Amino acid sequence: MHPAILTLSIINLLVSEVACHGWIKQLKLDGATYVVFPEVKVPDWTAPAINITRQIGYDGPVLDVLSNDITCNARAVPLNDNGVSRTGTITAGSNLQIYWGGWPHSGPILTYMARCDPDCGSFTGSTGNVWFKIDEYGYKNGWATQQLDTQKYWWNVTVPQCIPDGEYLIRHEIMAMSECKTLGKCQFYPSCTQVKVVGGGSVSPGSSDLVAFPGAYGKTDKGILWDTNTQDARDYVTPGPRVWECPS
Ligand SMILES: *[C@@H]1O[C@H](CO)[C@@H](O)[C@H](O)[C@H]1NC(C)=O
Ligand SMILES: *[C@@H]1O[C@H](CO)[C@@H](O)[C@H](O)[C@H]1NC(C)=O
Ligand SMILES: [Cu+2]
Repeated sequence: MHPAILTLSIINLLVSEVACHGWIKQLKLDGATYVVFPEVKVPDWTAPAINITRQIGYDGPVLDVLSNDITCNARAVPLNDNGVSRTGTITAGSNLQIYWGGWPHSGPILTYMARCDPDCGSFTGSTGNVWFKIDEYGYKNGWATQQLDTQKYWWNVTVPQCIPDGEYLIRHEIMAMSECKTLGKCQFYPSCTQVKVVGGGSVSPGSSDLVAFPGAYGKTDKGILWDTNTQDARDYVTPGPRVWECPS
């Protein structure tokens, strides 16, 4: 092969590798549709967030579970307009509908919430035990991402009915398992959306159900250091705390 052609095909390979990941395109809550990143081939990752989901660094994964990027992804900043927190209203007990628009990898899907203090426009979520898990799907006859594919890349998460009204950050994440066998190479694709819960109750998770990001995940956790070639997916346990549920 001519060296120039060889170089070109290597560049093509690298580009397609970079473009192989994914990001949330749209959200629906309480009947409103919010844009996350435009459905173009390569969005401008440095452009400010459009609606209520914070920026992400690029479409690739976060690898370091101990870095602040694990909270809401690289480049995520609290969203406010002239000092007023920007949120989308969602009724407690209803579904947050998340549209990924496509997804190339296999792994679990997890969702957490944190009460924003004092409001989401000035809350990073990276300090203290503030997060509780509201939803998880690991492996059930297939990875969560296969279910995502079946659902045409839409994923529903129910906001707990009983939590107090107010502003919360919702951290939604897909993990890609293919490289998790190598320490520090497991892939995380988190992003955070600022919401205002209405119609809720008066029950908050107790301190034993609250975790920190970074902090909730460790490099050698069972669900993170995982070899898809040698381990049985049916034994897979998602990382982080148990899912918190409203008392029945
Ligand atoms: C999303 O942002 C655009 C641009 O600022 C705005 O026009 C639109 O109303 C926002 N969408 C919602 C549902 O608030
Ligand atoms: C998600 O929830 C909405 C409204 O609650 C419902 O119409 C839709 O069918 C659900 N989608 C999936 C994939 O479960
Ligand atoms: Cu990828």
